Amino acid sequence: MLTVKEANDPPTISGLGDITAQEGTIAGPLPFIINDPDTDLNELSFTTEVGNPNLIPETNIKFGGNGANRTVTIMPPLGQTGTTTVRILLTDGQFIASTGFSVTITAALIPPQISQQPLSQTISPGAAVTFSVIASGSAPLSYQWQRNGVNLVQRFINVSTC
Ligand SMILES: [Ca+2]
Repeated sequence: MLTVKEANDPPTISGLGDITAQEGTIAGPLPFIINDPDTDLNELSFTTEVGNPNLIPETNIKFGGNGANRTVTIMPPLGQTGTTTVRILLTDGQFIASTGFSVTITAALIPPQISQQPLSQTISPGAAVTFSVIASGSAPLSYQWQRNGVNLVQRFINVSTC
């Protein structure tokens, strides 16, 4: 008796574009497509390889979806910024398909805060006066000066973060 074992064909995985995410903020779910001509798609398994696991621990990468339509969600921890590669590997137990993309983690935005209010000044009518303010927060910051609750036009000044 002759037993013929069916040939196994490798799975495939679609590409994902490079992404930018903020530290401490979930990125995704990012959709992608998988296929395999002869293996049940729900039997395929994923693993990941991260170029810099300090930036994105592999345990912070979660998969979702089912069948051909899958998603990946990335949770960058606070306190790390930079760029790393993330590679998703898909296997049917014999063959491996993979796709890679880069993830750039940027600093979380800090709300603007005025640390030193402008001081009241007494001047003669018609004289020039300069007010200053010290603020912190994520750049770029801009100011809108007001007089008696009314915006003064052409008084925006872009400043760097203090
Ligand atoms: Ca297969």
